[in-house]
Amino acid sequence: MEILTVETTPIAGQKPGTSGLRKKTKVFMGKHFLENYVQSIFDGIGGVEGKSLVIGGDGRYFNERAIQVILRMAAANGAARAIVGQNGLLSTPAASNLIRGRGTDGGLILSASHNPGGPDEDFGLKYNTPNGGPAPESVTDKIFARTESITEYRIAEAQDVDLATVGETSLGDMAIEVVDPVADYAALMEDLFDFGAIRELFQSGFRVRFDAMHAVTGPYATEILENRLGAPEGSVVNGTPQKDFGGGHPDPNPIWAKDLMDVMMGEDAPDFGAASDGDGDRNMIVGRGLYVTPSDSLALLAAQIHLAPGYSAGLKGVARSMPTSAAVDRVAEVKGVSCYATPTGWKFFGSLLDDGRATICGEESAGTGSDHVREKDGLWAVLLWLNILAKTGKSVADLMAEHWAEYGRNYYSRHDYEAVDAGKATAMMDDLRSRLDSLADQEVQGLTVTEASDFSYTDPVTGDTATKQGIAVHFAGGSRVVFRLSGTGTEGATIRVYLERVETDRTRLQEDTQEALAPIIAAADEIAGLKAHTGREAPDVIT
Ligand code: VG1
Ligand code: CO
Repeated sequence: MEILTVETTPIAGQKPGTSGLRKKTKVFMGKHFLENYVQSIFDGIGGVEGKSLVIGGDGRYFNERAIQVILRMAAANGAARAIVGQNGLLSTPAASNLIRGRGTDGGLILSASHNPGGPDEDFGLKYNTPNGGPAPESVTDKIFARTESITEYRIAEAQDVDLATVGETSLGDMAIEVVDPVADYAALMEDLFDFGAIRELFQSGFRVRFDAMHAVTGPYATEILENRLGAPEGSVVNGTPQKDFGGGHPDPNPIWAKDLMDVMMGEDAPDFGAASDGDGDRNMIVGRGLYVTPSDSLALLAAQIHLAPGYSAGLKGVARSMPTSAAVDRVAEVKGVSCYATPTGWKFFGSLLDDGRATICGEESAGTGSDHVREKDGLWAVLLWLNILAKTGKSVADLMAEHWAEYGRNYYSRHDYEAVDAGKATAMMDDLRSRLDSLADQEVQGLTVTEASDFSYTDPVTGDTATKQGIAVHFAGGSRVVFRLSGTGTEGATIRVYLERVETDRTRLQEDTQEALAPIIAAADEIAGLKAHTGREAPDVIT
């Protein structure tokens, strides 16, 4: 095997965002782009000589080609072993589990998650550390710095590695282990949940519909729900991963998973509906006739997690991203455990989980997870819900109604303005930031502002600080709006507006969400000048 050292020059725009580097696929396929970034990761983590890495992705267009390049570069850089999912497939939580379970020096996950895939769509790559979690900013900063000074990369000249066959092979001196992507993950789920109780639930006629959205969770859901738990064949739909996710957005929300919504709101709906995203770390939960917002789902799961055998000891603590609703905060309060509010992105939960400060974490964007891995985990959340449904014998709607009656309800919605001109979006945020002090005590649309601030976070474990993580405007009575720019988009800027209203009056718990939030929506527009800055009349996506 010949090793080549290829001269290169830095390529602009390789700064990792909320979750690794995401770009148009054609950008990733451009000359030296992937190679520069992979070598920068290797250099940024102090080289990979003698190290072992997990490598896999969500199966989107360019996944396998990119893995072949990464394997040749890992071998050329002296890595000892690569553990790769069969056909290059690994869901993000399964990759996290393999990194931890096999004690590797981290891993490379190829995904642009919920973004569409294909030659004209999106691709992504991120490095996860040996704890199985996305690299913290202290590490991604080094990787990014390297992309700006890189002069050469190393790559082996070799034939493609056979990734279709499970077993050991090698590339030069580097051992390659092609593994069944599902096996270790399914075993972990059997450890955590009461599979016997869920099996009985299905035997009793309980019906589930899991929409894998043509993405990576298909094989995982089919093996676990149908083969191991005995859900009827056909319970998993769109279960074969496709390079372009069937042409859709593999984003589990009421807009992009509309088919599932229609079935669950229709006559003869199954008892439980769920969906997952491109790389399998997000989840959407729908009961018969009721969509459960991710923030409510997090709160319910935190309140009931002790019903699953893996969590019978209860909660150590909970964590949520700052824009996520405060529904889980009240559960933490009642249970007497700490609640952490972190910046957006799973990388901020890792230290809390490692330090035993949190058992369950969640984000409003349909991410929920626990200390079983260091990523959010879509199927895990679905199995925890099923475990709770089996143990309580209640419906999703009954569980939520009881939860709201006990803890109160946080009406919550996110409005996204997509592909906004980046200059206009930044101008809107800068303008708002410059007016924060003058907002306090003002009356806006009948609401009184109590506080307006730009969110900064200091990690209580590592002491690392992250600033400018979203502007939160609080109103009297516990309502608020948060403004933030997305860090995962690949076209222009996406403005996210997070809206929340707290209701503890039990007679008013069943209102329509957008109606309940109408005053806050109006105040948000007035405060930020959304329409004026963007020229948009309405958001593109409401979740
Ligand atoms: C979005 C979500 C965030 C999530 C991130 C990665 O980021 O808002 O909560 O952690 O995607 O999710 P942003 O910066 O676009 O708001 V995924 O499923 O990509 O791994
Ligand atoms: Co994802």
